[in-house]
Amino acid sequence: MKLYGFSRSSAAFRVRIALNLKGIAWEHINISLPDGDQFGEDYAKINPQGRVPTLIDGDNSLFQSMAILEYLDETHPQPAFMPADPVARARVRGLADIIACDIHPLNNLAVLKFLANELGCGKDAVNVTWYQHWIYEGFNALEAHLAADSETGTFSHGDTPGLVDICIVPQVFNAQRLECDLAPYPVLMGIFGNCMKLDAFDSAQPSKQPE
Ligand SMILES: N[C@@H](CCC(=O)N[C@@H](CS)C(=O)NCC(=O)O)C(=O)O
Repeated sequence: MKLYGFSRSSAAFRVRIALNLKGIAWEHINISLPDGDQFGEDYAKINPQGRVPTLIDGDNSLFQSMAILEYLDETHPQPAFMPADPVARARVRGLADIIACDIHPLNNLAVLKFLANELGCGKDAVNVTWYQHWIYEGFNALEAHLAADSETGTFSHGDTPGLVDICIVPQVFNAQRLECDLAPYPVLMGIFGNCMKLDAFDSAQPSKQPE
């Protein structure tokens, strides 16, 4: 498979982890977000939204990281990213959506640029006040769920890594890069540490990508 992505893109990072967990060989195609490659004519034909990741599997071009994760889980069922039980599946989707719907979109590059350029917000207002606020809001909720639920194990749901962990790790990398205080999240950070012991997560991290 071919993955159009960028090292620091957390949505592409999710897909790198997923491909590694499934044991699928993949080739990295760099779309440099700081250089604006996502807006180039060639990439617009591949992903008209101008976002990464895009995954190419044969003749199929797949977009949106959460849809790609589901596709990989459906086409390569082992190891499973989701539990079988409907209530458990809803829990896993709910936890993943705290990150994928309620943190990540608010801190995407396009939003940060809009705040700075169109709304005239200063660097600290964008990178500290805004960015950290949405991470703390989401992480507060995640920590409360993970600490309270008996389903939480070595990983977010039981003792095998899955959908929630695939979302947590890139989001923690972003939080660390933007110097968030992660001390109030011991359960979340414990799970992060357990994930990072696995090569599938470790080798997907930004500093280990070719560019
Ligand atoms: N919901 C999308 C988000 C994709 C997304 O926003 N990707 C970011 C990088 S993490 C991006 O390409 N940003 C480019 C830009 O904002 O110009 C997904 O999960 O795939």
